[in-house]
Amino acid sequence: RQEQLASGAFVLRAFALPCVPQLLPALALIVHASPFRHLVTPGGFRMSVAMTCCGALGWTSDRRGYRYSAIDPDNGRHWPPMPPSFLQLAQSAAAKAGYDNFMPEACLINRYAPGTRLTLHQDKDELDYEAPIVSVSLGVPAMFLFGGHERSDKAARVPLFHGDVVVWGGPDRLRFHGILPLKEAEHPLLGRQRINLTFRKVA
Ligand code: MD5
Ligand code: FE
Repeated sequence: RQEQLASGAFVLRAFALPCVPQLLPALALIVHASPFRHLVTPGGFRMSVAMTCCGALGWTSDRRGYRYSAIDPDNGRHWPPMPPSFLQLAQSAAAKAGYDNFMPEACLINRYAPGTRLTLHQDKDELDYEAPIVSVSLGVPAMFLFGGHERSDKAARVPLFHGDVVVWGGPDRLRFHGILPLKEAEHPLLGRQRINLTFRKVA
């Protein structure tokens, strides 16, 4: 089941489900080495989403700005490597949406508790906007906001469920997007949370 949201944006419903038994133990090892944390924005606000990363580069934020770094600033060590199961899933989803040879070096891992939201923003900290972004939803459902190229453009609402994968590329790579406050719910495998894996080619 594939839904096209726009010319370069595809929802692959339940695409990640067969991978979940590999993804969850790999995720537990990552979170053990580089635990979830609430980053602070350059403006001084604590993000309600908790984040960690794996791969050669990880996304972080502090009072000095947003950036990609090879080092986890919380422990001074490299981010955990990207597990083969993560990379295979991201590459097969990208290929299914028509983006061959996707080589992400960063996977941002977002954790949403009930009430957590992500306000409208663009992903603009990468040098390469040619590559798509691949996003994997796990756990409790969320309502995704798919906006336009201006912050004020009306955003479409797209529900995302456990196992859904979205590929954003081409003209849709730089759209404004966000997540509405997470509703209270319980998922049989993940409990009262949503986890999102976001794969990006940075440089
Ligand atoms: C999430 N995360 O559900 C989303 C999935 C983030 C973030 O937005 O920055 O961590 S990625 C959604 C996305 C990425 C790139 C482009 C577009 C959407 N888009 O053009 O709509 O936690
Ligand atoms: Fe984003």
